[in-house]
Amino acid sequence: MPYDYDPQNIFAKILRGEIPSQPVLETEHSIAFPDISPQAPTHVLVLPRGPYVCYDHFIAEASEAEILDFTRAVAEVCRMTGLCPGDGKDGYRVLFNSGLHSGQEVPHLHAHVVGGRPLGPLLA
Ligand code: IU
Repeated sequence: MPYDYDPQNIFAKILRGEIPSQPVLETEHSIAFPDISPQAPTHVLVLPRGPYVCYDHFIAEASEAEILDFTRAVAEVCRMTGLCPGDGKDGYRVLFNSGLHSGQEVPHLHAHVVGGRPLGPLLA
């Protein structure tokens, strides 16, 4: 099934600079900024700059450079939260919503990095 990317989605407008954002991380192929409606004390979104709807679309069509950059950007944001279990901290959650049943609102791939409180069961 083809992926139908909408270039008028709000994250596309942010990436084009048509809507302002306050990035916490910018790399060649990725950008991260705080979620406008945080669901936890830490809630950061990490996006590839390219026009990908969801994670499987990204892996199917992105270059290896984009995939490596994005993967590292997500990890860098995880480190920036200061919540890494490897540092003795309480941890965080990374998730991707994809499509209708997930509740995905914005059809441009983004990782949610969430933490700072007990997050409860994933499917609660
Ligand atoms: P979702 O995975 O597509 O459901 O998540 C979209 C997120 O984008 C959601 O958490 C919104 O609060 C967030 N968001 C934002 O950060 N800035 C915006 O201008 C808009 C949505 I619209």
